[in-house]
Amino acid sequence: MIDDLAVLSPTLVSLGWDDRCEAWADKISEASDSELTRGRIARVSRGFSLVFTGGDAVLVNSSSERSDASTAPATGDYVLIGPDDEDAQIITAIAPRRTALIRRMPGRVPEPQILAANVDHVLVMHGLDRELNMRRMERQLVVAFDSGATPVIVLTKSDYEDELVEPFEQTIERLGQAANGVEIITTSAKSGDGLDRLAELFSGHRTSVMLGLSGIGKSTLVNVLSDGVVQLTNEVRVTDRRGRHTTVTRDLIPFPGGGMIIDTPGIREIGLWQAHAGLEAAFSDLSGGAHHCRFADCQHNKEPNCGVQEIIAAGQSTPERLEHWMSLQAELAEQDEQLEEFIRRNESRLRARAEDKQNKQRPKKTKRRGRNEF
Ligand SMILES: Nc1nc2c(ncn2[C@@H]2O[C@H](COP(=O)(O)OP(=O)(O)OP(=O)(O)O)[C@@H](O)[C@H]2O)c(=O)[nH]1
Ligand SMILES: [Mg+2]
Ligand SMILES: [Zn+2]
Repeated sequence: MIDDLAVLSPTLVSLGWDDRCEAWADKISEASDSELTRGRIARVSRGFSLVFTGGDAVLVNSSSERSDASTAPATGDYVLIGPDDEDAQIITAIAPRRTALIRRMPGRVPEPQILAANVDHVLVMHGLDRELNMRRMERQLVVAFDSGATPVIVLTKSDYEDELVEPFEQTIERLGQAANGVEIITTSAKSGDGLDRLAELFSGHRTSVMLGLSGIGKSTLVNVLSDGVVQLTNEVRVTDRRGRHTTVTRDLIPFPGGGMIIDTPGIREIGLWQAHAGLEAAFSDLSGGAHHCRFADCQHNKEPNCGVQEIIAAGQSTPERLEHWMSLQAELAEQDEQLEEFIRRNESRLRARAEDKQNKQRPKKTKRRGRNEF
């Protein structure tokens, strides 16, 4: 967490505030009695949010209205803030999100967690100092595609020379298949490798968000890109290369040269949230072929005229990738069922509550009627 994030508050334009935001803000402001201030959420913490307003950064309290996951603000949201009944500043309105990076909240109850809003690029990151977990990479790509922003794979620590599980070239070659056309930028905060290309992503007041495990060097990259803005980093444990979860909040960090990055805490669990479109896009090599299968319910196994198997036979994808794709599809189908069940159960609970209310009112009516009869 940066202690003095508030002092970095940039102008509204450099926060990416555009005509669309302005049109939205005008409409809301016209209908409001009080003076509203335009801004962008820089950090969401328990009980408050930090908002960059173009002038000073403002701390706003979380109102009860914004406590629900569906109404809560996220880092990167464009907002209007204004006074509540007691004259404390609260978020009055959140602009419709242009893009949103969403994962399934870890836990049994199916609910989404918005990791970042209104980003242009999602940096899907992997540290070259550790083994590449292809399934994790694929999951990250699905979530990144599903956000509506452009995914970019960023490999960190290209200067790393200690005991490596496999040579970089091999990792990058293996990645090529999962990347499926997504740009790969190899970087090093130490040697400066790839930083110029990375910096180009921020031109035109654009925002990127970083997604990756703890200890892969996310905050270190922010430090070098921002010319020394203080962002706490930490050594990884030498034994297992695990990070120490140094970053604990999702912070929007404006760069002096323009553009912004959202630094995030390392994420171990990367659950998909209704990411059907993201899954189709991340596996477009295979999903494209599925449109040519003879049977609509083709399992892409041993059916005749299977478009997907044809793609694999032509060497354009692999059976391993097909297996991963099918298993992610199954996960989303199971989530759909879970959600339906959840809604059904909630509906019956709501109905039961409504009936209960009616029942409580009924004796009163009977009593009154009885009284009227005397
Ligand atoms: N060799 C090398 N080490 C690096 C590089 N970038 C970061 N590191 C080291 O990796 C460790 C972890 O870096 P952080 O930037 O704190 O990692 P993080 O991804 O922000 O971790 P969390 O905040 O816990 O999610 C530190 O010891 C850094 O010095 C790099 O380019 N090369
Ligand atoms: Mg960090
Ligand atoms: Zn098929």
